[in-house]
Amino acid sequence: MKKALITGITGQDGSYLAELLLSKGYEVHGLIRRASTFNTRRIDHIYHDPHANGEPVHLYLHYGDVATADSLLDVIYNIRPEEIYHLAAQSHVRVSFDMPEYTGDVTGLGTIRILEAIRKAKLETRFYQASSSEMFGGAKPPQNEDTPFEPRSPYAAAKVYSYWVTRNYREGYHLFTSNGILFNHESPRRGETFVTRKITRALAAILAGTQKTLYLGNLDSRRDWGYAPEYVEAMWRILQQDTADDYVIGTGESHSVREFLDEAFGYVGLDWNQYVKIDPRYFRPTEVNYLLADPSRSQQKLNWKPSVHFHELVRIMVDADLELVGRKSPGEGRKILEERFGGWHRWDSQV
Ligand code: NDP
Ligand code: GDR
Repeated sequence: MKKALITGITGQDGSYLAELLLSKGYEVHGLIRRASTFNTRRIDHIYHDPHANGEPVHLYLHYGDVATADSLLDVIYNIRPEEIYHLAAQSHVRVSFDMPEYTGDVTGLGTIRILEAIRKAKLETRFYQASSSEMFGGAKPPQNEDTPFEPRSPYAAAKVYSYWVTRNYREGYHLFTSNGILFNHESPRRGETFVTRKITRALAAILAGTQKTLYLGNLDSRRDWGYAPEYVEAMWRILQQDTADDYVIGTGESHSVREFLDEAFGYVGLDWNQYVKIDPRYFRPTEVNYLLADPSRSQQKLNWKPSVHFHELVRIMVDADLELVGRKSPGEGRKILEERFGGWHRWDSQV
């Protein structure tokens, strides 16, 4: 049985990746942070208490924090995973302007702490770094693996650092270390303060009568939005290649926040102009205006292509948030997933 370690397993991507690897027969280990409240809601449905009789245990959780090296070496040395997916990060761009030093420490230095632990443990493992389209920042679209980085936030700068140390350990120590440069990907499990989920949750609350106004920032920025479960499949494929490399993962389609509002509110027959107000606190000191992936290399080399596009993604997220507040959904999103994925990705682990 192959063993994989996921940092950031409690996040959106970590939870989908854990499901994927378990379905492929992996023994999955996850690094979790100690918190005063439970932070495992996205993975509770796949976790079995080793003390309980019955279900075989294939998912193990370990306390650790990428802000310090102390537990990382122990965890990595003791588990000796064949694959490490490093997803842990302070992942919110706006928050990185409020907490720049912390973001540099966790999102940047966290990566070198893991790489050093791998090197010191003399471990032959495959390492995946969760790099981001934010690294392209101000670069002209479309962006691909050859596009120079122009980071426009402390978050993006920290990710650029992580990208380069990942390459450096590949070149310097001949480790199998790869970057997946992923464009935005969303789902019903998306964190509630990212713009897509903020919109779909607010829409559901408006229809449920518990919210009247949705406060947003810049509506003109454009993003290449895909569906998260398909992106974790790309992560896995990146580590199954013969050699380590770096790949851009995205849909090749870009839309503005305004278009997201049109699509989401239009889906349930509402006009967003009646509910949305602009609050300057959501503006960023420097904005990334236009991200659009050129994913031709990953399509060719990884044979990876997303099937869920913008229009469908919005329907999936709106249906999910409506059901969460107990409202009947139009159901197009649910139907898309049932038909395309032969089942319904679980919504009961949303946070
Ligand atoms: P989330 O914010 O949903 O999850 C982040 C995860 O990192 C959580 O499990 C969180 O734990 C964990 N974490 C945060 N700080 C620490 C720390 N100091 N030590 C250990 N764990 C920590 O992010 P996503 O799932 O959306 O993204 C996964 C990764 O991919 C991130 O690195 C992100 O920057 C990157 N990325 C994401 C994209 C996207 O569109 N989603 C696109 C490109 C890159 P806790 O639950 O305790 O907070
Ligand atoms: P992003 O995602 O910054 O692209 O980073 P986010 O959803 O936060 O912002 C997308 C765009 O929407 C604009 N926006 C708002 N954003 C938020 N969060 N809240 C608002 O109220 C709001 N109003 C307008 C933003 O200005 C921005 O232009 C995400 C994260 O998952 C990163 O970790 C990841 O690396 C990148 O995607 C790819």
